[in-house]
Amino acid sequence: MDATAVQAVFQDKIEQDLKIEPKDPMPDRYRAHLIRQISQHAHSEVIGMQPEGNWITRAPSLRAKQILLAKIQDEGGHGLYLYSTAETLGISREEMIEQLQTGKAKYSNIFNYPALTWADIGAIGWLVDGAAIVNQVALQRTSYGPYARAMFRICKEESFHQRQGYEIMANMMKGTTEQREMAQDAMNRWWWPALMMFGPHDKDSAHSGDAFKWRIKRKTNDELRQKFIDKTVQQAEVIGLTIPDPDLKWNETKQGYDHGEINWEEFKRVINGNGPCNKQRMEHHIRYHEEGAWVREAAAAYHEKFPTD
Ligand code: BYC
Repeated sequence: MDATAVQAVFQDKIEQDLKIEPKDPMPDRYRAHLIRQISQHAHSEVIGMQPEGNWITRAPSLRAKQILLAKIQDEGGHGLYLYSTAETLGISREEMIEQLQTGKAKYSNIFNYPALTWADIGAIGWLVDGAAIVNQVALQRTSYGPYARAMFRICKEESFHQRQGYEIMANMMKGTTEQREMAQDAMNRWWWPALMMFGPHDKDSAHSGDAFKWRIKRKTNDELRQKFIDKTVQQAEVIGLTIPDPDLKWNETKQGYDHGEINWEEFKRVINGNGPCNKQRMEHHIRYHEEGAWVREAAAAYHEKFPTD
């Protein structure tokens, strides 16, 4: 099929709101767009295990430890579905890891901040997974079939993660003055980076034009950010936390909150490799990837000997 025919078949499916499947004809730019987004999504899930993994040995109870372990394992699982999803588009796992480790592929800004106290584990679950759910529920309707289907399971698990985080924050807010201060301090540090997770404002979002044309995105960065803010402000009020934004104000006309401006300079610095923990995150990933080489070699050798297993 030549490029014009591919485009016609593809566009017809998109207009009928049908899913594009791995073997369907698709333009090269659609394929490349998806590989970029899905692989960055996978990297975010895997790198996101690091700030939380740091607290497994210091969880304050056996119950908290079990829940945290399960959550982190879920994130690893999400990374694996997403790497597999990207592989259906013709890129190998090795290429994706190389792009991550050489800085060619990004991962979410949020995982370049440190988890300093136990309240940060609450803030990550509540705010970071909370933001991720808002974004990923919209992606359940994305045009690429395998990506849309992966989002269903991921969203169910993220919803449990969001609750575990909110429970930690709610319990701390019922505790001592020191615990309440710790929860508020975590809120203050994670709020703004969580808003950045939705990406630049729509007018500055380089990829949104294509993403809408091809129905990869169904809601804009700003629409999703607004949804997250409106939902989270109410949850914060219920447990007595203050949103660290003096400009936050209910807007009766739009039936949503107006908010202060995000520090886009900080966002750019962080996504371009110069946030507080970028270097540490990548060194950790490279070290454990190298240490795990023997597992990949053993699995490849087994597969060669027993190809149908
Ligand atoms: N961080 O044109 P734009 C999780 C980049 S993990 C870093 O708006 P797009 C979890 C963007 O890549 C959840 N970079 O882009 C795991 C682009 O640069 P490139 C992660 C960002 O793609 C463990 C440039 O800025 N979720 O839940 O249309 C524990 C221009 O942006 C960010 C996903 O990955 C950012 N926040 O829209 C706990 C969701 N934002 O690629 C929790 C899937 C933008 O040209 N991804 N950039 O070098 C998406 O929905 C979209 O890719 C985005 C950005 C909304 C993030």
